[in-house]
Amino acid sequence: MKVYSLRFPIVDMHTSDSLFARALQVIPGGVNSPVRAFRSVGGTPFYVKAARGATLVTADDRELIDFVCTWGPAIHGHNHPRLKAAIATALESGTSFGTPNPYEVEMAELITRLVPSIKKVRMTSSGTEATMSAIRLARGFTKRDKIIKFSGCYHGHSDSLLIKAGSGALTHGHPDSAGIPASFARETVVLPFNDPAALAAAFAANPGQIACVILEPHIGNVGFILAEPGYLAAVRQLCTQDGALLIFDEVMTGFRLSLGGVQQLEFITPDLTTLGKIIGGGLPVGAFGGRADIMDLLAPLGPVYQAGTLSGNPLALAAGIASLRLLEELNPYARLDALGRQLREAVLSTARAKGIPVQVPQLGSMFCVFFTATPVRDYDTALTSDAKLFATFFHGCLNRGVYLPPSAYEAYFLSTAHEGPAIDRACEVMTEAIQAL
Ligand code: KE4
Repeated sequence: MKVYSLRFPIVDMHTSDSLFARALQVIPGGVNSPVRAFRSVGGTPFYVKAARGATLVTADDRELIDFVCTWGPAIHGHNHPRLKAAIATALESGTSFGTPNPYEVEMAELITRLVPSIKKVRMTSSGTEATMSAIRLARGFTKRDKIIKFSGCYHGHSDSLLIKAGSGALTHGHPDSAGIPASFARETVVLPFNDPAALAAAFAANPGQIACVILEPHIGNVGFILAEPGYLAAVRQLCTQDGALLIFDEVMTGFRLSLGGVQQLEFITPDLTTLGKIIGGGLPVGAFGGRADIMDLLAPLGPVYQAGTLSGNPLALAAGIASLRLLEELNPYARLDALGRQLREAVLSTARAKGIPVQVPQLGSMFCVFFTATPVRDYDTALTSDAKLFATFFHGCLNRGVYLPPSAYEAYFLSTAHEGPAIDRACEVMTEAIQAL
């Protein structure tokens, strides 16, 4: 069954190659976000004209099983009827008002109920804005300038955080982007993940100077790397001892690994949390929130300024509210974990039989394949993964109808729409692609 019916296409439908050739003339690298460019895996990106469930339909009329899920938001699969209906209803009333709207109240009450550490929350239009704002708020609250982040963690592309970053920055070999003043970079201390001693030493070397520690509690931007047992608790304790704020960047993991995020699974209470992706149901969104005594420093109440034309946009929040309500109704996390385990076992058993060393970290609906014999626990061990072998694996899967993230340094995502034929076919394809290496 065709998954789309483009009755009134708003753009001419051409082939991916012709669209990309045109794009290269007017968009840097032909893409609006670097990781989409296929630069690290080779080849040219395909264009998608429609998506439904676990399936993407390309401009060349190929149907692909999608493990990018628009980089996380599509936890219910693409174009879920409940989200579509919510957007359509909101659209009847307009697209943006520039005033408070009822969806903002509903979303804030949902988030503060589902994530107990968040007593107050502010919406933004991207994860980058959320983390950038949370850093500024932490600096305003503590009156300290330095921050600590971890190699490989990606928190969006704001200057203070685009240092030793993962995701597209690492994919394209610019973990430290050009254009960031040395004076900014000096305020960002970068440490290895899963290393409590390194964090303790950094606090000892900068006593009372660290405004905050920001981390992805499980990293989804240098492949998928889990925090080791006890690590997050150690980070929490060290922050508390020094008076630095702890920021959990759950833009990716929030509502994906559990309804309350990693902080619910690990019983950790951060001071601030950043969110995005799933809470927008595929529309532009971000959010940051946490302790009320910290959040109340934000304008218009306090001296820390933060703003946004489309913050709290009714369409984005209608989609996000529908997505969160559906997660509450379905509570699909055990089902998603079963899908992840099924894929993990298929890859591990095939690679083992073929004598190819792989690591396949997986938790719930997030996983990845590292081509290395080294257990991956941080940025340096992730880099032992054979990126060239990944590129061959990537194209082996793509040629067989499965789309993985086009980078050795990204997490793969599952949705409830992958249940049934899609997951079985994906296991076959990944098995065949590994056997062909
Ligand atoms: P955005 O500004 O892209 O909405 O969010 C930035 C961000 C912040 N924090 C975490 C943990 C994130 O994963 C992200 C963005 N994730 C990447 C995927 N690895 C976005 C994909 C892209 O850059 O095109």
